[in-house]
Amino acid sequence: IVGGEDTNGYKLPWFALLHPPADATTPVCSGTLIDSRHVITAAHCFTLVKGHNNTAKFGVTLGIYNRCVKESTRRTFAVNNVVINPNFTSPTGNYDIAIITLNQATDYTPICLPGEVEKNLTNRVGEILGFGDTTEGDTTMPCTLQGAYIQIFAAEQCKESELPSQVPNPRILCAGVTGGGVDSCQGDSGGPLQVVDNGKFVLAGIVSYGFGCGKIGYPGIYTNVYYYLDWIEENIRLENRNGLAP
Ligand code: 4AZ
Repeated sequence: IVGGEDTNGYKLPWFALLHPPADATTPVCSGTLIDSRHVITAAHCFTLVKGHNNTAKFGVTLGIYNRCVKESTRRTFAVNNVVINPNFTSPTGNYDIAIITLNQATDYTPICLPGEVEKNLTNRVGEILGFGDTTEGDTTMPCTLQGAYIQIFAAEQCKESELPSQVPNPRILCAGVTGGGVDSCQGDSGGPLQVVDNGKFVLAGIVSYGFGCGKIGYPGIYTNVYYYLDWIEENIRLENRNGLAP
């Protein structure tokens, strides 16, 4: 996160760090817990090869706020299953969504999925979270989980120059601040863009893509979770019906 601040002092139990299986503190991507066992992340965190779902690629840690100290709030899970959106082909916001099933249920509090209010997010302010780069090109990731508030722009304001796809596009949100300098960055991918409705945190977007970090006129691109509600719910339903490998 560029232009953010420490989130120390408040709890974000749904924030999930995706990391190498044997190394729980090196950030690769993030994700967000949506129920006791499922984490939503970006498809491009796994691979660009369509249909490839590598359950061995990541460990998933919840309750991590300062990755440089040993925290008792933390717990690391293995990945039992991964569903990558079948339409995903490139990391540009289109269909950049995947569902991770943890190897066991957790009692960390999940975030809420979007409701009807999230159908139109234009001009809403949301918060992005992550352990990604705090300056573009500087890969020294921060110890503390960073958070920053950004504004969700109208789809028409998303620059076509940073998107090979058509703009406006209902599958993406673009968000940033007018003067630049506040943005998600390398290493934040898959993490939440969260908004608050009636005191409840809601997963509005997934960090997906951008032209650099914090550049004026180039807002970050986020997967619009509202658009994928049916896909998420159907896949979780199917999994519950078919049962899980132990
Ligand atoms: C990345 O490389 C990345 N400013 C993620 C988000 C943004 C840029 C880069 C958005 O993972």
